[in-house]
Amino acid sequence: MRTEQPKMIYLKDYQAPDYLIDETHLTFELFEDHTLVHAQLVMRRNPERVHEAAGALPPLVLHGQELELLSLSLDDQALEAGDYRLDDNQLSLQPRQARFVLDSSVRIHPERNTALEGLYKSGKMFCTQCEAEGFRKITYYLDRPDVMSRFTTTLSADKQRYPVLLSNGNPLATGSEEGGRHWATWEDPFKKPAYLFALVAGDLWCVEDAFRTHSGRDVALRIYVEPENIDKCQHAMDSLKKSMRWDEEVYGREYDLDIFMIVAVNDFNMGAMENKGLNIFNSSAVLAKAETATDAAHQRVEAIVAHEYFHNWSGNRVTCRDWFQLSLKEGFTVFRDAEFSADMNSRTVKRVEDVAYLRTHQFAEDAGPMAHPVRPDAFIEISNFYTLTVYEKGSEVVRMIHTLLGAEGFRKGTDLYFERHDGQAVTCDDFVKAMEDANGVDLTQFKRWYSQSGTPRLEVNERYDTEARRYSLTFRQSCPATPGQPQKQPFVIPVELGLLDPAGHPLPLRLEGEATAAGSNRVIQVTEAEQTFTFLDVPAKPLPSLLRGFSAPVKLSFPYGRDQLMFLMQHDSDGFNRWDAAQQLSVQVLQELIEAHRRGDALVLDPRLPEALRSVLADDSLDQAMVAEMLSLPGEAYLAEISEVADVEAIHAAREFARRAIAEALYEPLLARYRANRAESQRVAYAVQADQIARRSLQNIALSYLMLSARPEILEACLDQYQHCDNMTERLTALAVLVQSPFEDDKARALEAFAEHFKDNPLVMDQWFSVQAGNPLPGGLERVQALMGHPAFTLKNPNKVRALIGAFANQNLVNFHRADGAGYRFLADQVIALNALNPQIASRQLTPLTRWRKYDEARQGLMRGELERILASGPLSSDVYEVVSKSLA
Ligand code: B3K
Ligand code: ZN
Repeated sequence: MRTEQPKMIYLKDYQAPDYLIDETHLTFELFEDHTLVHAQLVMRRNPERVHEAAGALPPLVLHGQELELLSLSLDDQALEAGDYRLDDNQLSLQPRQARFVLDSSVRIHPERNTALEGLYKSGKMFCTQCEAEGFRKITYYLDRPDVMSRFTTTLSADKQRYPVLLSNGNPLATGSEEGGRHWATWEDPFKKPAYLFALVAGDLWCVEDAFRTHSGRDVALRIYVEPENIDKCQHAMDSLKKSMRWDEEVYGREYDLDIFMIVAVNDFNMGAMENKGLNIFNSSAVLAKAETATDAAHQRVEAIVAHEYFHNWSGNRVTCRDWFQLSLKEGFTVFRDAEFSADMNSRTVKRVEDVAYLRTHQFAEDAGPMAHPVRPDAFIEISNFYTLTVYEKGSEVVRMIHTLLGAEGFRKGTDLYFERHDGQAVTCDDFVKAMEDANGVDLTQFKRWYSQSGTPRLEVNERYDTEARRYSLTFRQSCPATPGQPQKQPFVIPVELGLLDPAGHPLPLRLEGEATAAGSNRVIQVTEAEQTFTFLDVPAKPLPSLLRGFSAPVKLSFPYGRDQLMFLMQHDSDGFNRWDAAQQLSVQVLQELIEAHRRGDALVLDPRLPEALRSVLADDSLDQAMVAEMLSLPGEAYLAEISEVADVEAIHAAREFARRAIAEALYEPLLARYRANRAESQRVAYAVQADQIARRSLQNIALSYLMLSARPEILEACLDQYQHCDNMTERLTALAVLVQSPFEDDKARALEAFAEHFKDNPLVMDQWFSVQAGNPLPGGLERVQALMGHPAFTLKNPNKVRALIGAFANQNLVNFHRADGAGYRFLADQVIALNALNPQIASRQLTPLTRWRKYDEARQGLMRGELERILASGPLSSDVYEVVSKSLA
């Protein structure tokens, strides 16, 4: 735990390093009660900095945390205590020459490391997580991404316990030692920053395959897992090969080492890590087979495998100069993986899922106390900035560049970027500059997306002049104040749009000043605070379809009536906007119900909503996955996000009322669809392919509606699906709807049978915890507290924390926001306990409490009270301190 006063670090203070490390030679001796690390660093003065301080050499200041220094020597001369200075997180000494070799030996304790950062043990294996600043917990080093070095690593360990010894790069040599130990040496020919270092030692099995690159080189592919998981690797391996091919085809990027390895570990703070040649994954992001993982879990594995693989170029070959530039690699790589998933599956469905997620969670972040630009300008703890803004909004920013330049122009830009900066540590400005230079465009104003925080609002109004046949759209943009940024400058907002004539056909689009029409779908750029675009030759008043494909991460409003939204749902040529019209219709109807509930009025559902959904359900031309998406009402968290003051009880009551009313109105067609799809699921064997995934998603959403009727025939169907299926997608939904149903005995039996059957599979048990944590029926907190005592639960495993505590606080709004504050107290207790064990996880779990400004006064007081209690609870990690103090500011 860091106990020193946390300090703010600013982008404006960036300075290049005084010294560089050309070579890094590491030796690890792994033992059960300690590990010895020897580092030999071949260093020299940074030529870029020489002119700045003529004469004397600057001191060398190395990072180091929780290290026990055993010995230190400079050019083979042992250093005495007086030759260097040591404090809690750095080691300083004075070099005598511009080139030197520094040797250090330290003792560390991975076996006691519960923060899961640096070198640690997950179960019986050793593994590492160094990004962002974990390498300094392994050895004294210049632990910053602009110091790139060539690494060789030798690790030695007991041969029986740790038969597999891995590190980055290509394998060089292996051998045995006395006393039952063995060793292996790995060499990584590519320069890399320390955050990409990795090591693994364990008793692992592997699935092996091969990939021939575009230029004809053969690459060995290996996925290492604990023996019991060897049957769950094929999907990840298939995903890896698809990713490698896709990156060659779409970006011209080839893999560069002889071997690519993935290792699955159970204890991991996030999804996965792109260490050069040796990706380390949370087992939840690798392991998947029909019986244990849902369709969504399979798709998550595919996306994360691709994401980490794509980092080999966007992140590793070209890396970040400093951590403020994190979105350089993360925003770009999320964009790359999203496009990959869109190409592998349904493009529209992928976009719908991503936008719904962004609007619910990133927009909330942008509106809260932790709001920050895609390129932040200050932080206390960088681990707190692996955020939805840096990742998801960062990806939207790259997508907008793609939209503005077109696919070809964008590819020219990435080619130039990779060629110009290969082997370098660069900035977001360098990325944009490559885009500008390759396309001869000026993106100066566009770059405000990197520096201004907050979600822009875009208000649109129309005017139609029948006589002149002119149709004008006026756009007004604004952006709310965010911490440290009271005023904003106008953004460049690309708006993809079309106009529909009264029959629903697309109109040709000719803007004022243009000689002829150019297509019926185009992208206009809103660059001013207020701007009007006028379309000519418009024969009758059209209906605009705006922000198609969600072409910019903004909150757009246009005064659509409900009939107009229904019209768009049917006729818009843009699939995304058809879904969005359904969403907007649902939002309007639900907001009306929320208001009625708050007034104490009887709830009445606008019949147009079930009618619109009835036509969607009946439309055989639609992709079933899109039908499922359109049938899903906006989530409670999204409804809370768009409320001025979030009344969680009214939101829950209104949404449940609407679901029941829809279920009743559409009982027959839902049942028919359910039966047809279920029959098909029983007829064909499970496969992870788009048509089957679509069929199951519609089957499952139909079941969740039907179960609201509580009819015996539906209970029977649900139990049948639960018991007789060959896959987790059907089983888990059946269990989830049963859990939320009034059938207490069946529920208890199913939960018990499930736990008994899957007790040895931690990932399936995570799903079992989540299904119960998300149950909105009264008594949610007590159920979660009881589950904390279940033998499969532990606070030490991040997946368990997320599955139970995270699911409760983020997805079970009525129970978490209980009026007496017991939900808040519970979460604060867990954060205090986690702060001592794993600061990164503690800080993540805090998020729901940071949103206190969204709720009524009583709840605000209770939430603030818990934040204050955390602040006073004793020495806090910098992670928790930063989030709590900013939330209370
Ligand atoms: N780069 C890692 C994230 C590391 C987070 C460190 N706290 C995973 C990814 O984005 O690919
Ligand atoms: Zn990433």
